[in-house]
Amino acid sequence: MFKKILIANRGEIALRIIRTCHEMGIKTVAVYSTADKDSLHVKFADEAICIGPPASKDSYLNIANIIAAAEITNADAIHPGYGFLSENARFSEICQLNKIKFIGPTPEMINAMGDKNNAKETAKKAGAPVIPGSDGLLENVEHAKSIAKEIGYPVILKATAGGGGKGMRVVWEEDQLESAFNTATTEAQAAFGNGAVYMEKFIEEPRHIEIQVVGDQYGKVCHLSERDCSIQRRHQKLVEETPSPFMTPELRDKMGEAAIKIASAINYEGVGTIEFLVDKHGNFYFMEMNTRIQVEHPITEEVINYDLIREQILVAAGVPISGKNYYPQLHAIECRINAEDPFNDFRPSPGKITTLHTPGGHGVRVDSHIYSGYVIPPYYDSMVGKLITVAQTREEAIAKMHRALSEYVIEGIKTTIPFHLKLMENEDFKKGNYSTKFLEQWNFKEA
Ligand code: MV4
Repeated sequence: MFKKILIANRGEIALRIIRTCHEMGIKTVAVYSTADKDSLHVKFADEAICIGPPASKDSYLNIANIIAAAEITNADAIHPGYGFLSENARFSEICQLNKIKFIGPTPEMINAMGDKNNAKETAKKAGAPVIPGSDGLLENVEHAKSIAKEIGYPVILKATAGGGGKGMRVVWEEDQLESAFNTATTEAQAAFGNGAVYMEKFIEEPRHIEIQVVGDQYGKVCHLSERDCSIQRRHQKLVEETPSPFMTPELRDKMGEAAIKIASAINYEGVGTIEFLVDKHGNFYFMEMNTRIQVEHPITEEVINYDLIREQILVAAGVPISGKNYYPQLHAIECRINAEDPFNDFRPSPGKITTLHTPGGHGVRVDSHIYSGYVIPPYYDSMVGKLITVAQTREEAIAKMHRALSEYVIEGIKTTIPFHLKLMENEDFKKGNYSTKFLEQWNFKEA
């Protein structure tokens, strides 16, 4: 087992990883930018090393400085958390070259899923359902037009180097295709240095349901059931829950099996997430694979009683997984608490937290790095915490969430708490009647 793990991240996830390490008797090294010197992850780790100035590219993305910090402190593994270097194949490779275990997949596995068209071909070959489309990259506008005619409008253009909504264009009729093709290609080239795009049939009002998987170093892959992440705003998730209100045991088995096939096809090692789009008839299609721990992992942990960070560390150390799938025994919901003003287009609201009261009680979990007097720096993600509730039923989990949100006091900055309170009162949400279009259509300020 590892003796010392360096955490190449900040905020709540750095704290989350430090907690599990300490439970496992593993020493921890925090790295931090000068903007984060008063952060909790710095205070709670056994050692802390400053890796640069505030800008992410000079600190949390600075591979040379992070490797140097690991060398100086004698860390034998690095946990990348989410974001930053977590899906950077070069970083995984450089860790390998320096004999430091990267707690995550190999560079080959990251690359296999980083290119979206490639990932789709891998999924298709593995026998998982994919969305009908161009079966490869688009050569030119004529090619795009002929495919669109075949599969029928509406269609969607996606950048192969993209993901998370960047370089995407929905096209409703042939007249719009040429300009959409050109803007998607240009946008993708500018954003990713790779202008290649592919085409799919556009699925209207889908749900975003993802399957958590875990694979060990011996080729075994299991699934840990689903998370419904359909409550998103501009490709930013705000609320996640498990089980999905839309799920049935039959659909879960089918999606779980498809996810296992995809991860097995690349001999996946570590925890990962297979994202699917699910239409209103229950047809599901592979969308992307995330090769990292995700923000919303705690809801899975709560309903199957399983520490995913511990599992990541065990798998990285070469311990085999149990070999069985896990099914939700309870219902869990997560609300992302962001330092944003929901009444003002979710504008970031960094600054000093003057008063803090955190909710508690049965079935309430708070994963957060904030404290009274903490100053939220403006340089990073605006998420300041995650509020998770767990109960026997969905109805109780929602009631508990409403109660916990009502107790949460964060003064000095604006947060998304008032938004979540209204969502927990929304009749469609309470009925489980929502898709990825829900937030576009819901005027919460009038609610
Ligand atoms: C789609 C789609 C409909 N049809 N693909 C958005 C992010 C990127 N990962 C893929 N996305 C979508 N792909 C087809 N063929 C709709 C979306 C989409 C979406 C997906 C998941 C969650 C929220 C979304 C919001 C808008 C569009």
